[in-house]
Amino acid sequence: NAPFPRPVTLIGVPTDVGAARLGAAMGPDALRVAQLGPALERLGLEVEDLGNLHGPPNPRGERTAEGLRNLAECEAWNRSTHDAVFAQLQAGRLPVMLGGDHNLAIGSISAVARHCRDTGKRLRVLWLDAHSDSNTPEISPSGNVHGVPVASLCGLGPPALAALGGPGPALRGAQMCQIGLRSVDAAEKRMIHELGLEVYDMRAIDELGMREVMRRALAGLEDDDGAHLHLSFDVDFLDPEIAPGTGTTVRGGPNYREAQLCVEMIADTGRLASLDIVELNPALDIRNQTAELVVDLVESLFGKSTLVRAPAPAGRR
Ligand code: Z70
Ligand code: MN
Ligand code: MN
Ligand code: MN
Repeated sequence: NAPFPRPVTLIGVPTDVGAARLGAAMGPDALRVAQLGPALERLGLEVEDLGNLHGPPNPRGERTAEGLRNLAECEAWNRSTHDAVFAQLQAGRLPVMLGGDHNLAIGSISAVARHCRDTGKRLRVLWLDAHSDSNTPEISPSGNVHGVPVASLCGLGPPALAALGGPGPALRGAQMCQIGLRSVDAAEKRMIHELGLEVYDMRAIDELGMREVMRRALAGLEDDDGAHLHLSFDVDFLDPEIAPGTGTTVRGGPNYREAQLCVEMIADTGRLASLDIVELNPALDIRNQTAELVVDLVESLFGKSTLVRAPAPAGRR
């Protein structure tokens, strides 16, 4: 019952300036080697790969007075990301960020929020991650910007990052649903409640099952044709047994079948309109298996495993 999806634009964001370890900057090319574009074309989608955005290298800086590392570099990467994503949304296309560490979600989601404000769409963000990424600069134990994008998007970050998509917070916490959490810092737990995020941690998945978690997370979306669903997919969401190629693995994540069901249920809503794929680190991977797994899951996210589909409109395919 999903409508035929809009054309897709792949945008490489080769940055690791928000992460503790180097290597996520090679993520975009690993996804290309794993044939992400051709896989989507085989599903009947029109795909354009814009290549990689450009930005500053990683100076491996210390924490500054603002409490963060590499803030100026993160700002530059997020500004380019914001501009590229906003342009693709305005052109009626579905932008897919090939990350890159999770700091880039500040740029992509602030652009999505701005597009939704301009067009009167209701924005819902799904955040698949072992981590909540809800630290503020003040409470961050590490100073790494990939640990602060959620608070920043909700207005609690350095102005350089928080105001990228225009004045005022890009998001209200209640617009975001996080799934798969199993490593949350002490002060960050309080922040999750303060921000009002909807959260299904691994315990919720154990107790309710992935099906019920996703049913709740996606409630109402299918019937709402004014909804824009953004998925921010951190590769460390997945269990490290199946996805070793990422910088901050945490054991006890969703297995292959749970991950498939998760993305299939997202596909069924027909509302996916923008996507971040982040924290893939080819330097830690084994023969590109994590990139290949991600491509497999993204195929399901775009409806590959759905057995009954609406026919494509005349003139397509
Ligand atoms: C920790 C911090 C984080 C991703 C690690 C970890 C954050 N809470 N995010 N890996 N993707 O440093 O703030
Ligand atoms: Mn739109
Ligand atoms: Mn993350
Ligand atoms: Mn993570």
